[in-house]
Amino acid sequence: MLGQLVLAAVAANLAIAQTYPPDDVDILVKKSLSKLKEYLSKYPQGNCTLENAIRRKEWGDLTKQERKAYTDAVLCLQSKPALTSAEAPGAKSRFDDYVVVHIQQTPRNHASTFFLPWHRYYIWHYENALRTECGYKGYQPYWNWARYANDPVNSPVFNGDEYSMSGDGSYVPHEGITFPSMPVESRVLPPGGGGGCVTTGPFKNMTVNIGPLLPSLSGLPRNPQADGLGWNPRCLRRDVNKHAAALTTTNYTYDLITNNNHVYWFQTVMEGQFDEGKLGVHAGGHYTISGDPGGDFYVSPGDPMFWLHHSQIDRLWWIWQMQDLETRLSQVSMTKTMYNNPPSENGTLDDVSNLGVLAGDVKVRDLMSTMGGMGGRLCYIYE
Ligand SMILES: *[C@@H]1O[C@H](CO)[C@@H](O)[C@H](O)[C@H]1NC(C)=O
Ligand SMILES: *[C@@H]1O[C@H](CO)[C@@H](O)[C@H](O)[C@H]1NC(C)=O
Ligand SMILES: *[C@@H]1O[C@H](CO)[C@@H](O)[C@H](O)[C@H]1NC(C)=O
Ligand SMILES: *[C@@H]1O[C@H](CO)[C@@H](O)[C@H](O)[C@H]1NC(C)=O
Ligand SMILES: [Cu+2]
Repeated sequence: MLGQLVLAAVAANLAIAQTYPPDDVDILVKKSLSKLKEYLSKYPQGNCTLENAIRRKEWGDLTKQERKAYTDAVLCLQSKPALTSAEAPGAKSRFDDYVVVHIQQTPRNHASTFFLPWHRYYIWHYENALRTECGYKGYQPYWNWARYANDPVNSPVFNGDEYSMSGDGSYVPHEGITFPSMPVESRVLPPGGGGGCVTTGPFKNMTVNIGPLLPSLSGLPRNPQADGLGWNPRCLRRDVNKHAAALTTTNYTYDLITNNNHVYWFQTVMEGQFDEGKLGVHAGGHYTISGDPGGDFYVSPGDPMFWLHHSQIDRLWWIWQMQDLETRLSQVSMTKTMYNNPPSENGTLDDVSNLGVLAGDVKVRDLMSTMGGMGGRLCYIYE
């Protein structure tokens, strides 16, 4: 008892940095790297090697200075003039450009062949913009949901201090989120403790310009355009939701990676099996952020947390691929439309993804490997 008190006092006084013991998925990564090494020695990927690959890190493993450098770079992107304002009058910054592209391509890039490869391309391009246009020296961090799932609002991600990604929204009474395609007993995700404007941390002054389009909060101001691309300035809102976070613990991610042998199932379980009452870790992470635009299917990249969330999605694909590189670096599935609606052909490695006016066509084949994809321009691992 006394010992515990003394330890607590010491920890409080010295502000000992929190360290995170590796979870089962982290341990799996360590084991898998030898497979990747072996694969690369058999099939060298140009100038991309494990030694020179970029390392994307978990938010909680960055130093405070590194976290600040990242949020400063995002704020910088939000201060640079948009390239998409001709097609999207609501786009006011380079940050908004990425939201525009996501909105325009949402039905193509979800529950389709392109979900994983397109988001890989999208994140890489954003990371590059932070570096080349905003002087950022680091790389895109990811959010390992499971580390913080028990108490997300008090995590280094959402605690609202100046080294966080900003905190929860202020509390405004609101309803949970209803998923009509789910069985009755699991249809409603209870609300979290926020719902209002974000008032703490680096993004407390942020203006959300575009959307909403398919919001999870009710009562938001309507966008002047039906396509959501008109100007609709409002505050960033969040509803950091521990009920959603509970669906992203390590047993879910570990199970996802180790129990799905075909990318069809990996992606299907990841994106959720709503008719079976399963939200999946992709929606689980999105609705841990919730709010506006974080909880909006189309506009979600307008919350800066989106990028850390989808990097974790990309990381899980990377880990899953490492379990059987010979097969999984060339395995695609599904069709070219969301839930095959309207019906379309199966996607292939020769189909292309682009980022609208921001970047041109890249074959799915070139987005399959983080180690040497796009002629060596993709060269990164997660640690
Ligand atoms: C928010 O805006 C106010 C008023 O413009 C300014 O004083 C403050 O520094 C800004 N805070 C941040 C975190 O940018
Ligand atoms: C993960 O753990 C939770 C809580 O113990 C449990 O409800 C859930 O079914 C588990 N999920 C999987 C995929 O094992
Ligand atoms: C499309 O993929 C499905 C599932 O893998 C397969 O059963 C079907 O034969 C494919 N269709 C065509 C036209 O290749
Ligand atoms: C590998 O070469 C490509 C093309 O020259 C270059 O863009 C990329 O930065 C290089 N990657 C590394 C890790 O050196
Ligand atoms: Cu998305």
